Amino acid sequence: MYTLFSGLYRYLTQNEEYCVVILGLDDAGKTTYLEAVKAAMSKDYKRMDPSRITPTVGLNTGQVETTGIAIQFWDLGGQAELQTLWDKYYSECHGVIYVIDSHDRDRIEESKEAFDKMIRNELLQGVPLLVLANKQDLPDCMGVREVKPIFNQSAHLIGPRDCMVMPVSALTGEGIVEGLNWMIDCLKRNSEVRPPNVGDR
Ligand code: G3D
Ligand code: MG
Repeated sequence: MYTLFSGLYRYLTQNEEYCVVILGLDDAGKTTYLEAVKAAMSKDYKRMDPSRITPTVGLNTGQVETTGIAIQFWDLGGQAELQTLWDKYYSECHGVIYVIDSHDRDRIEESKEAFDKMIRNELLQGVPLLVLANKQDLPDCMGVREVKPIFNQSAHLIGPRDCMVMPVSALTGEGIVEGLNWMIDCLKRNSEVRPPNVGDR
């Protein structure tokens, strides 16, 4: 009986927390995406005016709670000199969201190179990877059908980890919840390999 109650008490008072790192080139829309996630997950959240979002230097964080788990997001700066800091977060993250500016054809190769360098890192092996083709609200942007083959060239580096390319607009919120749900399923499925952090509520 004691075991039953102590188990129930632990279930009610402890919180499983997963950490997800948001990567991508500067201007891809990472910080705007995190704002969209917070707005989608909590009704009371007052979204920051997009015009007030400035380039991220260092780390911008945010937490959402859903279906009994908490997700801590780390939104990192994407400028070339800040990309060298990305790998400091790899060993502790449970998932990666890689944001692409689908409207910027001039930088898609640069984005692919940063992506390849990231997925080559052994610390990310087996970690679920969500690739977001962002800015789908803009006319003439690359759709998933155009973006996917570019990133699929790295299939040998992606290997057997869960990986999905999805279309989103961080500005309008289109696709945000679908992507998040996909990531949550993967985090839970992968929890034996990368167990969540457990803390008190
Ligand atoms: P970053 O954090 O990856 O560096 P930001 O990118 O979130 O700071 O966004 C960079 C610019 O892209 C911002 O515009 C932002 O409003 C815009 N942006 C982000 N997501 C979208 C999107 O889905 N659609 C459109 N149309 N724009 C988006 P500014 O003009 O402030 O530089
Ligand atoms: Mg930013």
